[in-house]
Amino acid sequence: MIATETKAPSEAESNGHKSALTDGFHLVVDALKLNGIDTIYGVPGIPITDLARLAQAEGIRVISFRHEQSAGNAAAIAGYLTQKPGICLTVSAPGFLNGLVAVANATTNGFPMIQISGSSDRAIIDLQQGDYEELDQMNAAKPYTKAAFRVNKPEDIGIGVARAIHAAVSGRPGGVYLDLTSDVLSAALDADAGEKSLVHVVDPSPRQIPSPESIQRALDLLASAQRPLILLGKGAAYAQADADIRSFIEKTGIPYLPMSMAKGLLPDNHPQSAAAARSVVLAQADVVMLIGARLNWLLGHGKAPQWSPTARFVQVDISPTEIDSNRPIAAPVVGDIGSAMSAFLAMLKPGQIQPQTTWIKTIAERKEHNIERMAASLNANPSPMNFTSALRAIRDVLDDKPEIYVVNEGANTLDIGRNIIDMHEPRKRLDSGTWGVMGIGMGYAIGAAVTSGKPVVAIEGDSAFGFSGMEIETICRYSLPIVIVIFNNGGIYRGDDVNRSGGVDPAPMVFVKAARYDKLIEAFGGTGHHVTDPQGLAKALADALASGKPAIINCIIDPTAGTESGHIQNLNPKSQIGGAGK
Ligand SMILES: Cc1ncc(C[n+]2csc(CCOP(=O)(O)OP(=O)(O)O)c2C)c(N)n1
Ligand SMILES: [Mg+2]
Repeated sequence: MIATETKAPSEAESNGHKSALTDGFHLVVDALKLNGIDTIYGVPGIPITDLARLAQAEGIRVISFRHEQSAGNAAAIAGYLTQKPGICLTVSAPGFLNGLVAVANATTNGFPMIQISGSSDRAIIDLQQGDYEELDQMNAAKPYTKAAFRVNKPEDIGIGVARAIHAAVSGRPGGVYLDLTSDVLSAALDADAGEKSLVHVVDPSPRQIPSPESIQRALDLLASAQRPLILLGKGAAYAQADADIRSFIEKTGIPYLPMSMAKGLLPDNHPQSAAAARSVVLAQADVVMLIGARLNWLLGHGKAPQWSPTARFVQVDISPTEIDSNRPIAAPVVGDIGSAMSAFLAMLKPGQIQPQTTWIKTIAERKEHNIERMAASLNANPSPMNFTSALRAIRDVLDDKPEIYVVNEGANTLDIGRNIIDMHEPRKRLDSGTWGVMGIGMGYAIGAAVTSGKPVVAIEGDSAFGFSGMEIETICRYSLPIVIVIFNNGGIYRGDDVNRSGGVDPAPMVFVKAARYDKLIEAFGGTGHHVTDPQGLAKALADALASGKPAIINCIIDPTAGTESGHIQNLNPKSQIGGAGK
């Protein structure tokens, strides 16, 4: 508890007693520390400048960014990796709105984070009298967050922080907004009363034990299957139930597919991985067990033509309202994934579940076929490099470094990267996630490096990098071990599009050709590499990782190599009368 004394004599002082005071700034820092928050990601300014300073003075690590969206993304991924809410601190109105994209993305992905924002004078905001950075922030935040709170009295700061923590990490985690008015931050309070107002949160993400009947129903369904399949989502990765998930998969012998951020829960070279036979297993599985995976667009909503219309589903999820969201779930298991998986292991009888041998054989044959089919393009050495040959070089360097975090965003860079870069450990792959969003790159890389102290390789499309690129200054300022590989094909998807009007402006999809991104980081003391072939890329990456220092590898890729929209061209509406599309 940090108490301050103000200059103005208090009532007690004029009575001859010296009274210790605290204020809103101190109470926020005290409340966060009391609840084990050790890092804040943010951008300072009115009215939270002193909050950032005080937090640092009091031993909280404060990572100060160039843009709130990246600070928010760093907080969100820190939450995902640690199961503690990541804290993003923003100024009023525009700073708040910049952070809101990240908090919305956190909610969509199920990452626990709290955006704490200062706000202007409530009385002026509510009468719309034009305050400095006037905005009704709490109500703006509501539709995009799991919960939004505003603290109007300094003695409520403790409760406000406690409510925000509970909301962020309980059940399905998500983004939470906590509004602190400038009046509350500067308000003084008796230090004893202030201390007593703080709340130490007990058991903020309580286990949710699934009912034994639901486990039995699911096991019976799996036992009746001939062609069972397990699908691991990032909810499974978040749960940190790695050993039990692996044990259940190995004991049952069921083939599994990881969603992209669940890669590495079991190593990607595990014999039961069906990733290389994805379309066949989705189409032919008769019983599918979803573990922390939602049947959203990333899984074709669980419907034909990707899935068999007669397949039946087990769904293990912490949120009861996820069940039946896209197609009927025959065996819902509602609970936290850790508790659910230990219950499955406890109730599973030896030999109870045995996939048909023909199923296992079909998958093995398809895997072999697809791997052979891919081999030619994977081993080719076109000049200039394409996505595949560049990713192969990265894969080979990372193969014996399982501890390294991989951040990945872009279109082709993301879709091809997800297939080629194998993961060997859980929660090491961090990518565009549920929304397929651009702009998470530098924020996620910083959040991962700060929480783990481990190296990060961010594999970025050149468009994707631009969304958060200025944070390379932040990376250099804090000397973080982050290597950014930019797949420079000169554009969004491809670099060869032309202006259909014949005018001089470039096409909307293309950038400056062969831009020297490597030179950007040199402005801040980092190392830039410019590479044009896989050998050069492999060497630059190995050198950059060995140095442990910030680096950009500007990787020149054939501008004609990409596909429009990457692997999701089917989602891009086309003009019915022609004239614009490819
Ligand atoms: C915030 C946001 N804005 C725009 C998009 C649309 N979008 C999807 S991928 C992409 C960039 C793809 O280009 P690049 O990162 O260079 O990857 P490439 O396919 O060239 O490897 C864009 C702008 C998005 N997904 N998210
Ligand atoms: Mg590109």
